[in-house]
Order: sequence, then C-alpha cells, then structure tokens
Amino acid sequence: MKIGITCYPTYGGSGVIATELGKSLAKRGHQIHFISYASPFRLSHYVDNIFYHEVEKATYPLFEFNLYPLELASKLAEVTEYEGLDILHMHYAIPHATSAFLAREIVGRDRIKIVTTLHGTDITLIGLEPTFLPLMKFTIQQSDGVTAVSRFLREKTLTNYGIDTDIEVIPNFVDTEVYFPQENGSFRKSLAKHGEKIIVHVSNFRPVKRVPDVIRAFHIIRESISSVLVLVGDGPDRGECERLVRELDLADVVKFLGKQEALADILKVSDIFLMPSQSESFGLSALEAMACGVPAITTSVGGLPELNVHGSTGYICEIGDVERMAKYAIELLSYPEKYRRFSSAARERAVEFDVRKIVPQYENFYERVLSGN
Ligand code: GMT
Repeated sequence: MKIGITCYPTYGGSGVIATELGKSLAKRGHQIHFISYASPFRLSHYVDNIFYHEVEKATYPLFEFNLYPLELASKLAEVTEYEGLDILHMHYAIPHATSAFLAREIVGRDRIKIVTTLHGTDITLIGLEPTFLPLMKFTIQQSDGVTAVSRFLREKTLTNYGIDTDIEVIPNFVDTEVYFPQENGSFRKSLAKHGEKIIVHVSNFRPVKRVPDVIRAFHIIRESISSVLVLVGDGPDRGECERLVRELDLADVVKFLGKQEALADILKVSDIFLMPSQSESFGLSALEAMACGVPAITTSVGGLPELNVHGSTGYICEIGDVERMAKYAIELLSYPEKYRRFSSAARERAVEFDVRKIVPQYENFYERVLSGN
C-alpha cells in the first residue's frame, strides 16, 4: 500500500508513534510518504520506501494568520494525486484529519481513504474547546477509519462527542529490541557518580504532566534512599521545576537533561520511572521505560492502568499523592528480590506492545478500510 502520514514532527509521543509506524511499514514493503511542515525528528536517517514532502508556507503578505491547515490540505491533495496514495493516515484529528477531509474533497471521495488516529489531547483538551467541538465531531465522523491508542480514549471520544462512530483500539508500541534491560556501568556512573539509585521522568513538561510532583516525590524518596533524579524533556514548566529543585536544595542530585535522542540508553540505567500525569491517554514513555525493565509508578488516569499493572509492573496512585508515590518507590528500592520481580514483569508486559505485534494491526485495519468493511 501507498500511505501518506501526517503528524506533529516534534518531540512527543504521537510524533514518535507516527514516525516509527511509517518506518516499520516501509520495512514491511509499503511506500510511505510523510507530509508535514518539518521532517519528523525520529526520521533521522535514510530509510528505503520512505519519502518526505514539506508543506510550503504561503508568502502572500495579506495572510498575517496561520494558514497551515489549508497549506497542508493542498499538499495532501497534491501528494495523493501524483504519488497515487491509497490512504492518508492522520495523527490528531485537528488539524491534520480536517485538512485530509479537504484534500479528499479536492481529489474526489472515491480516490483516497482517511484513517485518523486519536492520541489524547486532541480529544481531552483541544476538541472540547467550544470553537473546535463541532469541527472535531465532524472530522471524526468524516474519517473512513478511526483508531484510538487506548480503550479509555475510545470511550472518552464516544462520550465527549456523542458519536456512534466505530473506533478501533490499536495501542501504542515500542521496539523491544531497541528498548531492553541492559546494565551499563560506565553510563550509569555518569548519571549517578556514587552508585545512587536513578529515578527518571520523561515528558514535554506541560502542566498536564505535573512534573513538580515528580520532584516532590523524589524529595521524600531521597530521605530514605541514596538516589538521583533524571528529568528528560523540555517545555513550559521546566523553569518552575528548576526553581522548585533549588528551593528544596536538590540541585546537586537532580539532572535536567532536556530533550534527548539517546532515551533508551538513559532508561536502561534507570531504576524507577515516575509519571504523575493529570491526564494520559496511553503514556508512551512509561511503556519505553517498562521495556527496559524499569518499574513504573504512575497515576491511575486515562490509559495508564491499561498498561501499568498495579502491584506487578509497578504501582498506580491518585493524582497528587506524592507521599504514596514515594512510599512505593522506597519499597521497591529497599527489597532487591521484589524489585527483580517487578522489573521482569514490566519487561514481559512491554513485550505485549512490541512493534512487531502492533503494526500488523494497523495493516489489517488499512485493508478493512480500503475494502469498506
Ligand atoms: O502530552 C504528550 O505526551 C504529548 C502527546 C502527543 O501529542 O504526543 O501525547 C499523547 O499521545 C501519546 C502517543 O499516543 C500518548 O502516549 C500520550 O499519553 C498522549 N498525551 C496525553 O494524553 C496527555
């Protein structure tokens, strides 16, 4: 099949999933065309069967507003026409699937099928804005196929928008041959010079991630366990987090690494993964940590309980309960045998979401959409 993929090309879970999906589909013989305003950050080297089409910005001086959805629609129509695409797979309903709808009107409804994958904040935040509500509902209903990354997100979509569209749940995935448990003494030493335990968090530091809770939980953990905190990613809350670290006198034991390509290497030497989100449709970075054998301590929101099994692969807590997060981390780090059990259970659970198991679900879904079933 010839598939066009549009996603946010930036450092976030949906862009990772869209790009890794494209790379895996290309390896399986499909022709993949990425269409966006920038090349996806995970598309860092040449891959056979993959092409990238950059959306051109309108330069007309009168246009002092963002025309990206229209520019994207034109590019989608052009690539569909000239590359002979079968499917446009849009990640995020707004604006990507809305642009694809326009492109399908341009080329003709029988010419192309639209698959829309819902990732989370499109449904739980953006789509609920009164401005976008009718557009979100329309875009979902106009898609030829809709997938969601968790059962939570499917139910949320059906409830929030009062629609009866069939929504297929295809969970996020990880390459467990890239993310796997591996001791690396020298790298671990560069993060924890005195052999401390490594607590890790990965996110885009948006308020929904509640990163200050990670720091507050670590502040308690550190009173009982010799440990360091590694924070990966960047975003609007980073400044507040840096101030909180200084306020709690933790600057010597907290590392802000910013956005990191070598995420797998960092997770492989980590001991506990913390994800205290307010909302999380799936929690891709928790899956990546678990694949490295790192038990996850997360909140019980959204799709997280569909991934993280309480008392087996880690623990789940209520939002804001930093004391309980710390208590669970201290418990795991105090009993090596228990830790080993949780670590191997986390790895086993992650293997259920391996890319080689999940990508065929997308292929099967594409076939059904193309055949009209
Ligand atoms: O908030 C983020 O983590 C970024 C956002 C995105 O657009 O990548 O993540 C969403 O999509 C990911 C991939 O499907 C999910 O793993 C995240 O749980 C989801 N974020 C939220 O629902 C807050």
